[in-house]
Amino acid sequence: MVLLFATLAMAAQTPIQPVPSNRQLAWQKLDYYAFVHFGPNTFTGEEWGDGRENPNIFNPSQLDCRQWARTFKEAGMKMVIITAKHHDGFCLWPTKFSGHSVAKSQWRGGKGDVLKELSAACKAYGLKFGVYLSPWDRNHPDYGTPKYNEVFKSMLTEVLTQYGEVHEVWFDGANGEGPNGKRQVYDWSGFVDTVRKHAPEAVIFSDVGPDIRWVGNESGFAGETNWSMINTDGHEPGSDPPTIKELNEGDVNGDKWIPAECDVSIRPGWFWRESENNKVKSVEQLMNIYYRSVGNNGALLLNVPPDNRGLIHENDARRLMEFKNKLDAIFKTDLARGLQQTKLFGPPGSISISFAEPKSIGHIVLREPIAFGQRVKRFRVLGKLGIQETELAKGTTIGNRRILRFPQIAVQTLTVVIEDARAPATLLPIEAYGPG
Ligand code: FUL
Repeated sequence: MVLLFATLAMAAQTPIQPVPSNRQLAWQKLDYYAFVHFGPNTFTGEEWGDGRENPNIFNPSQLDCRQWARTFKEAGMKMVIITAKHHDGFCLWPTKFSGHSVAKSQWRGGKGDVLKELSAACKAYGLKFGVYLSPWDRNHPDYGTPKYNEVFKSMLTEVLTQYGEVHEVWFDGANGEGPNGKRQVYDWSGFVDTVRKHAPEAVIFSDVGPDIRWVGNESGFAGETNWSMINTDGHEPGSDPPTIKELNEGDVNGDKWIPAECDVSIRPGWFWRESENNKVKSVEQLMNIYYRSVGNNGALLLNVPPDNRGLIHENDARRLMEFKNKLDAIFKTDLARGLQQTKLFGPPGSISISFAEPKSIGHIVLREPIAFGQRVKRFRVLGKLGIQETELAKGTTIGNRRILRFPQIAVQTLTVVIEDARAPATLLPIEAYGPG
């Protein structure tokens, strides 16, 4: 028995492929961060500008990226990803490689640079900085020709070399027609090489990674079963992605570590518009999204679009704080902290923790040490008070983080059972929290 335990313990701490890279491990700690859709659409009310917008319409009257960064920091977010260029092709920095940018706008006499201001604000507030750069460009005259791939790589190089460290590069798979009616054949491997060369710390997002994957919907929901592995061979972002189910749930037999990022907007649209000022998602909706993204082994990329003044609107800022307060109220005090937790190795295997006196709980957080690979396939959580034992939760995958919520119950002992796993598995210390 002792020997068996030792063998299991050793196996549980021996990596099983695929495992995350160091840049992925750093990203796995971010959990919750901001998406910022900002550009001509903020002023026209469009979701997809057609690229013929007059650059002068981009004219935020009070742009204050420090207000964005302060708001996001206070909200508990750890990174900001901005649409440096959306499908309309308008660049929020004065690029040398397109005639459609802030340099052509009346805003600040053509001397403005949103990326410069935002990257400085992120630095000041201790937030990581990321960029969304749409390969689809409805303005650029070279779009649809091989030359455009060089243009895009040059734009990437500008963005990755002029604004300090970039921690995520977001590639949208959308690939429509350009101004000349042509579609682009994207040089994806060239784009990835450019990012690796200039921003080796950045994770790259797309339908197929290579570092993090789209979750298959824009509602912020990862699958209840959610493997951080997936097979991407033969697939391309946009034109030929894996199936929605694979994106949402990953693949237990996937040969690459490409965890899911859940993107969703705090408003109905991705861009700000006046008519949606009273349609900001409720705290209940945001909590549900949080449980189904961060709580289902994903990361939450929440879009909070600045308004046409260039500020995060009061309603969004207030809602972010209400959401943060709710999260803090639930997750601030880990009732299991400091309690003795013997190591659990399975399957099958179980671990129990006992409180000194009965505790009223409503949440359990389980985590695998993912540096060794994701393993657990099926588990149960039991609570005991006196002789009364109750099943509190059960599930399939755990991964980086699984948040389980259940009706409030008083328990003295908690037991987690690993029933099935890809390989001998273990967990990080179990966390227990009160009801929400
Ligand atoms: C999509 C885009 O087409 C939307 O406009 C938005 O940027 C969203 C995050 O990605 O593919």
